[in-house]
Amino acid sequence: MDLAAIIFDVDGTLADTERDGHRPAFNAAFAEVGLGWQWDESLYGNLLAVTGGKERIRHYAAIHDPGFLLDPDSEARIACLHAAKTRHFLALLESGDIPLRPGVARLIAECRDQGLRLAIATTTTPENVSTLLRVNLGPAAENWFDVIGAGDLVPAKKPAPDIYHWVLQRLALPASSCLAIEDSGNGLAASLGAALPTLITTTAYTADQDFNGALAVLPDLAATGLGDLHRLHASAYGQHKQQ
Ligand code: XBP
Ligand code: MG
Repeated sequence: MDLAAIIFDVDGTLADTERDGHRPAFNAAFAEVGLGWQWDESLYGNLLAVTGGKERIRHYAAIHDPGFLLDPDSEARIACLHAAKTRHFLALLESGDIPLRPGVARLIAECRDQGLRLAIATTTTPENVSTLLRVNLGPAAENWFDVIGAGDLVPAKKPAPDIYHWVLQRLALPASSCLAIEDSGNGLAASLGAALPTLITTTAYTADQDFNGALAVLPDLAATGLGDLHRLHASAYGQHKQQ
């Protein structure tokens, strides 16, 4: 089966967004409403076990501030907090302080040059994806991706495979002709759950996670070219490919 499309995760894969992007944005949202919550780097690393910003707030409250969830308006408050967090995160993106990870822009260009289709499967809010792409790759970049699956589009977030099934359906491709690139154990569980051969690029938050079943685990894409992706993909099906 030839490789026809690359499906990129966003947070931790296209850009290292969690520690210096999403986390301070959450804290800014909490401070804005006078909520005495503060997520330091270590605590946030633990909270990343739960994907989805709203889900992460709810998870934190359940453990550290159960009274918050007893409020009949707690769901509305979580939605407001998350909207404020997204506003702060978008401002950080617009500032240019969150670049793409090493090798990402070059690999995207190589894929486009060689006619490989591109897609995105992420848990994060759609506006975060379009802003990250526009700020780092220009206003046309979003159109380079045939399918962008993000946020609350699907009932279950990673590690459930739903978002990958959603993307594959719209690509109208079998998983066997695609390769996913992820950064976390939750992401790998989701992509493998959709039978996608998967390459991992770790971050400081995910380097110690279990990546059993991945084709390869790399520190980033700085030394990875399209030929490497073809070889990795072929290796998933016991083939050897010289590109
Ligand atoms: C990782 C996530 C996201 C972000 C926060 O996404 O779990 O929820 O941490 O983004 P990915 P939102 O699948 O790209 O690794 O607050 O917008 O949910
Ligand atoms: Mg990720």
